[in-house]
Amino acid sequence: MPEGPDTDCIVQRLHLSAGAWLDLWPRLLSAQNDEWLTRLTGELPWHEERYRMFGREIVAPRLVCWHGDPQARYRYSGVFHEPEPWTEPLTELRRAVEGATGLRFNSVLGNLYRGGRDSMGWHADDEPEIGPSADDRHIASLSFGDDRRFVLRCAERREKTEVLLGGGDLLVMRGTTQSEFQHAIIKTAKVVGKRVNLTFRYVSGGGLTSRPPAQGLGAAPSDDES
Ligand SMILES: O=C(O)CCC(=O)C(=O)O
Repeated sequence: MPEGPDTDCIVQRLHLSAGAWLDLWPRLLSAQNDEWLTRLTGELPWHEERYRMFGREIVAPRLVCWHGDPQARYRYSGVFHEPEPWTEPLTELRRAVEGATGLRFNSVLGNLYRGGRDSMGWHADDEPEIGPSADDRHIASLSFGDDRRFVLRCAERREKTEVLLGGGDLLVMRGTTQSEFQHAIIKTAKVVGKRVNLTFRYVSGGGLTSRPPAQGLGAAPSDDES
C-alpha cells in the first residue's frame, strides 16, 4: 500500500497573464510513483474513447476513465457519460489532493498514456459546469509514471509556457486558466514509458454540456512543433 504525501512539499506558484495561475506541488507523491502507477494502470477500468469529428469516427490517442459522485455526469457529442463510482485508490488520492490544496473535488478524469505517441490535443476545460466559478475553475492534475511536457498557450497574446510533469507531481490550474489558455500533452518521438494522469474536477449537477475534453484530440502537437 503506498504511503501518504510528502508533507514537506512546498507549493510553487506560476503566474500567467490575465488572471490565470498554476500551483505546483513538485514530487508530492514521487516516493510512491511506481506503486501508484502499477496500481492505477492495473485497477482502473481503462477504455478507448471514440468520438465524431467532421463526420469521421476518431479514436483518442490514449485510454480514459471517468469516476465521481453520481451527479458528476459528463456529456459530449450528445451522449451522457455516467461516472463510475469512486474506487479505493481514487478516494485515497482525492484525499491527498484535497489535503494539499484545500480545494474540493467531486469527480476525476483518468488518462493513461501508453507511450510517447499517446497525447492530448489542445483544449480548454472551460465548460460552464466546471466550477466552482467561471473565473476560478479548479482543475487538479496528478501524474504518475514517466515525465511528459505539459504546455499551455494563449494564441491571442502569443504566450506559451511549459511545465515538465513528473511522477508524483500535483499541478492545479487556477483563476482564468481555462478561459484564457489552452493546454496539451505533447507527443514525442523519444522512448517514454507509461504515464497516468488524473484530473480532479468540481462538476456541478445535471451533466456537462461540453465538447470532448480535448477539442482536436487527434491533432496532438508533437515535439517538432515547439
Ligand atoms: O495528462 C495531462 O497532464 C493533461 C490532462 C488534461 O489536459 C485533461 O484531462 O484535460
